[in-house]
Amino acid sequence: MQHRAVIGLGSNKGDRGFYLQSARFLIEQELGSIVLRSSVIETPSWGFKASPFLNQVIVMETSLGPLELLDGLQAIERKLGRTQKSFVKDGKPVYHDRTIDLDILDYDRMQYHDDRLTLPHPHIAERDFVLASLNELNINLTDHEDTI
Ligand code: PH2
Ligand code: MG
Ligand code: MG
Repeated sequence: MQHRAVIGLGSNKGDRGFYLQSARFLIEQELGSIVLRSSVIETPSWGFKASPFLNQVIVMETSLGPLELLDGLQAIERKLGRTQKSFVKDGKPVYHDRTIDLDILDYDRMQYHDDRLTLPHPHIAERDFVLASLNELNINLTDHEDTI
């Protein structure tokens, strides 16, 4: 069965355009087909002091389950040189520069939560760099109360 996932791509380190392009290529090679893609936009870093990002949102179809998709996206992040993971310190997230970040924003409108994955992505409503691309694709993911 095919599932529909919305993925956020971000890069603020190295050849950012190359990393986004390579991530899209590897996603199609390994995880499913891309059916929609927003423009690539340059956005100021949100939540930490860092160089600007290139961001993009894509919609993909995949036969993988959400955790398998997460594994696949994280394998691509590692392949493209992602070394550090975000973590929480004193209740606040700590972010690092990254060659590529691939976040599952939505998977079949599923609501899900465990240590590794929360669906829909919990920070969509507060991040302009995601909302702008979702708007461009006419996708609204902030109509669940618990995403706000
Ligand atoms: N990702 C973050 C934190 N801050 N800021 C921008 N502009 N773009 C991002 O993709 C981004 C961010 C955590 O993953
Ligand atoms: Mg992220
Ligand atoms: Mg991430």
